[in-house]
Amino acid sequence: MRIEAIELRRVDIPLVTPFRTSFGTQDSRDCVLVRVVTDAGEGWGECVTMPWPLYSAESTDAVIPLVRTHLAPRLLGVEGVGPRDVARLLAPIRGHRMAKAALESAVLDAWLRAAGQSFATFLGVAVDRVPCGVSVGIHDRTDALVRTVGGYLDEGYVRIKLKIEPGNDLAPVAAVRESFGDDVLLQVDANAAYEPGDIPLLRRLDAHDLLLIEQPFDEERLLANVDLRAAIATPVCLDESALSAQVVADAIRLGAVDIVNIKAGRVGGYLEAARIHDLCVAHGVPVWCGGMVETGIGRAANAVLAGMHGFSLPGDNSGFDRFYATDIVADPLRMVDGHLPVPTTPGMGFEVDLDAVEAVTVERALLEAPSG
Ligand code: OSB
Ligand code: MG
Repeated sequence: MRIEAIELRRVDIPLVTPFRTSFGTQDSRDCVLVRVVTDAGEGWGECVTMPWPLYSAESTDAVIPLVRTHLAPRLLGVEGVGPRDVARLLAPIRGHRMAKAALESAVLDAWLRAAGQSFATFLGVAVDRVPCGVSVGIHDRTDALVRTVGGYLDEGYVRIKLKIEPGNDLAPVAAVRESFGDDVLLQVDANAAYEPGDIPLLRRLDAHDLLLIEQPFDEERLLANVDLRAAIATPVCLDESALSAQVVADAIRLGAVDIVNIKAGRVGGYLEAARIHDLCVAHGVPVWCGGMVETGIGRAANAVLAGMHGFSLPGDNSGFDRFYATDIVADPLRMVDGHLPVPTTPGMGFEVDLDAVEAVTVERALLEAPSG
């Protein structure tokens, strides 16, 4: 394919309730959507940055200038570009994996649509639905948290993930465990809020029979996880630190990880995400599909990724209504019996609702291939 144009749209979509993590509170989804126009048709992707560089170094403000100046010129007008070429063409640019992932995803969408193939077929997904976990933000009051969790369990979510931070950890986890019993699949996510000196505290989480603790330490602190694993029984899962197949391979060799949260945006795209899946399967390391409060674009593709055979734990694959009142795709994914259907339409699994996108667009940029 030849990429003729890349349209970037910054959108701002209100959330049904504010979402608080150890690094900040989100009231709306402020991110950039990508539309690629090729000689074989169009495709859409979503860039999963947060408005501030608090989860990782990337942020929404930086996406449009970065794509305009450094990424798009390496793709526009190049002949014979397929999905597997995008990462190679963008590789000289360091980091910025979320921006790269959005571009690759849009190209993959266009390419699959042109081929009449679903992403599920492309990835070899054999299941028609995936289990739904839900990520629950930090609450000011434990009784309110217990009510929120009870609501999600009533809706049918099969696994609960509680966001934690120092001072909001042992007590809320204990309260949820006591309220809903030992059968509830329960895990916690620290979003890098702890220090190695907190290992004795984290060890007390063992009392609550958690599936895992996600990303206790800073992104760059791999060895602290080796020490934590030696101290606790709860499996240690990496999110922010798991930046690429190479980092995951190194973490496995170091003994720094029990379980990996795979997010296509964080690792530079769905193709790298699939490589991490394959690597972890080869090493017997369980994986699950993470989320970044995606719109219907990323949510559909994540439901496909989570259907790969190695995803043995429920992911943060929630129904669109977990975060949104309405979606920017037609027919957004809804949870049925605690599961999301794996989309099987050509492309990445969604149809963008252009009017809905228009209504939430706050900024636009159109980048075009040099003519001739
Ligand atoms: O750490 O998994 C995380 C949302 C934004 C940024 C980071 C994370 C999250 C979540 C939400 O936990 C996952 C979801 O989309 O359901
Ligand atoms: Mg996380």
